[in-house]
Amino acid sequence: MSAADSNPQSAGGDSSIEDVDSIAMEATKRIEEAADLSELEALQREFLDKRSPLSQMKASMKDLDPDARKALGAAMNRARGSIENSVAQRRVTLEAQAFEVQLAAESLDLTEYLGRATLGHAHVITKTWERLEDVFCGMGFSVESGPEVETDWFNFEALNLPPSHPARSMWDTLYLDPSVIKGDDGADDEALGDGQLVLRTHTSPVQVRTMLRAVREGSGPPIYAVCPGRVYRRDTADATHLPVFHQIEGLVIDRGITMGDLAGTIESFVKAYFGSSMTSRLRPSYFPFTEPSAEFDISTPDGGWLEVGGCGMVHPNVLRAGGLDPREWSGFAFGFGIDRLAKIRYGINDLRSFMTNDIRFLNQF
Ligand code: FA5
Repeated sequence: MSAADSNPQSAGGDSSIEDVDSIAMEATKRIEEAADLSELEALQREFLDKRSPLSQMKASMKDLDPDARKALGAAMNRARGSIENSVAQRRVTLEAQAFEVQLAAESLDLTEYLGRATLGHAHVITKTWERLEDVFCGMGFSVESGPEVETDWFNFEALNLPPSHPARSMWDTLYLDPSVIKGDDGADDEALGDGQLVLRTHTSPVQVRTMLRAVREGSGPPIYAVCPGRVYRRDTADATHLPVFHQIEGLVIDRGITMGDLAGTIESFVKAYFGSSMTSRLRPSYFPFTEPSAEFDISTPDGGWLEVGGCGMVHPNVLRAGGLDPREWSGFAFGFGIDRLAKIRYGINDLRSFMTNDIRFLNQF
């Protein structure tokens, strides 16, 4: 029975007192079952405000004789007191429950945080890059670097590739608008020169930069240097190609350097990096900046060969561009893809896995 169903309007004598008691009992029961504070507020209004059954019964008391009015009044005060008491008790319980819920919602689970805070590590390409530097440093090479935004002169011309040389099409080049690159203050203009700017298509321009630097600073030749770095080509990404990838360039300039030194250096590197069971071979090829030129391959466990990079004896025109006299100095250069090397070393099927940053892939290295 709800409070509205009770009939306080019929108040009068004992039956009205019974009504009052039954309203109080109903109220107490529903208050004890109130699920939350807002339901409790609603019950408080239903049983205690001016439109409540008790208030309405009180309005009809004026017609009762004094004794009956007194008895009913006392019953109503008791009922009211007991309902107020029930509301107060239930409020204490519900407020405590609400506080617990709020605490749970606002608390920081530090154990969960600690569980996730595992240490990160270097990307597999960075690790490969660093390992390559280590191996070549162990062989007596220094590490050099050059800019990724490069002039046409360093990327092509100084490498025996004048404008309109057909071999330029070996590299699908990304050209830059110099007016966008050069600042208004002209501060960088000198370094960039007047020529066309490109995103370097290979690390070979660092050959000429290294020779010029060595001559300028009086530190060489002899030069035994490697240069790892990022390079860019208009290549569509697929399992064996990326538009942004990494190469490591090697440059040796000394007196009396031969193709035999080149083959021996590559073989030593392959054994140091992949293990003593691996070997290398050179195949005749063509690059405008080396003469003779070769591709170098490494052996695979199934008896096959994998192409790793290009190499050759530094062309006399390149030595001249680097400020060196080809009658006095000779040398060799090589350049290979770091991403493809990591692909071989770790047995990865698709070069694109290096770039998608899937944590399940990266965690393996
Ligand atoms: C060159 O870039 C020459 N500069 C290499 C060189 C240096 C020759 C010194 C002689 C002397 P090539 O375009 O073949 O050559 O690239 C060299 C290596 O880069 C390739 O063997 C391959 O391992 C890697 N490579 C080339 N294109 C991509 C690409 N799109 N994605 C990933 N790796 C690539």
